[in-house]
Amino acid sequence: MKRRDLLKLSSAGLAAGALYGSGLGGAFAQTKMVLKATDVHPLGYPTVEAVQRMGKKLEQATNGRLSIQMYPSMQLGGEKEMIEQAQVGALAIARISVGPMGPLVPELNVFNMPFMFRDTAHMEKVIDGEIGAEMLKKLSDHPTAGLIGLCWMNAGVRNVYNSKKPIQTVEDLKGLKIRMMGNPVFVDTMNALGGNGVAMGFDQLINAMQTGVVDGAENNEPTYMTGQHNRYAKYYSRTGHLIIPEILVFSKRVWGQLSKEDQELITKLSKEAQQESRTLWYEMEKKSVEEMQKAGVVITDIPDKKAFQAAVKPVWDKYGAQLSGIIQRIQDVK
Ligand code: GTR
Repeated sequence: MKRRDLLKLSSAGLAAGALYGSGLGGAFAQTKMVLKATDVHPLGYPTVEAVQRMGKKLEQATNGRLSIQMYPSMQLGGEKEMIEQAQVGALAIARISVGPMGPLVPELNVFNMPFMFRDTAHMEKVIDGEIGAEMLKKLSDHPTAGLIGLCWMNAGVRNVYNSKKPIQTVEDLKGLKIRMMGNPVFVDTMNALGGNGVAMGFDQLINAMQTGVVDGAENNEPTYMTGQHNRYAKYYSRTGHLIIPEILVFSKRVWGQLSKEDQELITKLSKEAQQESRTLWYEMEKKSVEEMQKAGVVITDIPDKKAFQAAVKPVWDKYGAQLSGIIQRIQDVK
């Protein structure tokens, strides 16, 4: 079945598609429910695996009353569609990047600022700590977002890749059309770096690279390799301009149909998934770099990123002011 048809099917199914069962409200607490989950990545990808493991634990803890059915590989559309489906209750769980969440909950955009984190260890400390908990709550309490923020997951470091040449300096980005996630912060970031940022969904990227609509994109090594982006853009340069965590969100509509105990159980298991996905992440990252080397990808290191950091100052001027309090707190996390 084509993705579009699946999408139609799932939208038509609404809540019935998000959880199979019978009865309403509190009655659900006693009824068998299959929570529909989705991810843009394929089976075996750390985030997919972590959510599936969470599903198995949920099934065990509830004697099969609650379980998770995973739809990987963009079967239900790109992240924009995933967010929309979770909002209307057509699916229960969506694993997405914080990238496309910025336009929905502006506070989350702090994680989308270029060179926000010193390194991945800094990012992990922030999401594991007080700020991470606060940001999840900000999403859950948001009056119109319609989503519960369950937990964070690792997504490495985003680097630019393209079909034309290795990037060593900011000047090398000039004239390159680079796909960015759908959020003005990212298009502004690429433009500030001298490239041409083109916003589009992850689900459109392969086609755009094949047809030359873009010269490349930017992402972590596991996404680059599982998505086979190396076939279209063999120059992978470690610009390291973004370190964005993933977020696991739950449909508020579906959440409201769960008992308090079930909500607590899912919350607890999601915290375990946050840590489990981290171990899976580092294994996958290592494996992906090995695969890149074998596949003949031209990997370019950029040890000194000062010029890149200086170039994105306009982005900080534009978005930083309204986020200044939280930026300071993140920088203070040592
Ligand atoms: C990946 C991330 C996805 C998606 C994708 C993108 O790193 O795991 O959720 O956001 O990037 O670039 O759209």
